[in-house]
Amino acid sequence: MTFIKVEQKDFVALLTINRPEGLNALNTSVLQDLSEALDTLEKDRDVRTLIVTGAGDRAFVAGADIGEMAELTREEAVSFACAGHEMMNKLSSFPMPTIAAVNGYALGGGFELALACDLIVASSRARFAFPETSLGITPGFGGTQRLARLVGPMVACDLIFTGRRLNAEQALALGVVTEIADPESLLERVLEIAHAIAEKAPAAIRNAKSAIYEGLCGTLSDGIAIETEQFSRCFDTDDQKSAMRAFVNKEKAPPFQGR
Ligand code: CO8
Repeated sequence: MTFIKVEQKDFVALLTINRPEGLNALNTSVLQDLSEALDTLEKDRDVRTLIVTGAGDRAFVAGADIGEMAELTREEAVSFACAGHEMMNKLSSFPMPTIAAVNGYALGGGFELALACDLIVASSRARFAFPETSLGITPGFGGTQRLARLVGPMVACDLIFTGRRLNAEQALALGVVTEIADPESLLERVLEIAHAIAEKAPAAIRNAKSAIYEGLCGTLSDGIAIETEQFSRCFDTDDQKSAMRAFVNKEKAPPFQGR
């Protein structure tokens, strides 16, 4: 994998998009590398939290590669969009929590990549925008859908129609990011969050993630049924038994084993 770096330690995987000279823009090779990396990480039971970030100190991802898109035909645009969707869908359905550490520009496809993660933590230097309409296109890697679901259609219309840039504070105010960190300590802070999540019972985290997203697709009563299913599944795990028995016996609970 030329454009992706993966590091793993203590149940946390850090995936870095590594094309800093092009501000980590997503071309076909980057999309392919990302897709392969996600396939591998998804099967790895030692990954309890996944962080996604961009190399360098200027950009998370400055969008899909404009040079590669400039002369696409409509049919080729469908293939390019499908490759983008396939990768974004793998990320958004990653079984364990994902955190985007946005260290700079998150524009167009870069904003869409962050929106495919469960949490977004931004450096105070981060900038978010959908510049697509200035390039004669709509967002094409899930942005119209994921942004509207996150912030509602009116804010999504504002950001997509105008292409206006949000700084980290504005993104926080709109609920697009969960937290802002100093640029120098962004990764440290995101690792801290990732490790805090990785210490929890993996099945509880996985089942909660499933319940949240699957539940959003249907009615409230569908969602409650999904929650009941995911909640009850936790009782098949040793981790639930040992944590609750430890509490009842006033003992320190052992670390979760992921079983
Ligand atoms: N695509 C290709 N190359 C890029 C991109 C990009 N999105 N962004 C930056 N680069 C390259 C530049 O061309 C430049 O390369 P080189 O050094 O070879 O000239 C290098 O990165 C550094 O960039 P700049 O010199 O421009 O750096 P500045 O600090 O002057 O500006 C900006 C930084 C503001 C981020 C500027 O680079 C910029 O505006 N980039 C484009 C941002 C953009 O419009 N992104 C959205 C693209 S469209 C999109 O993402 C659609 C997604 C859905 C696609 C669906 C397909 C069907």
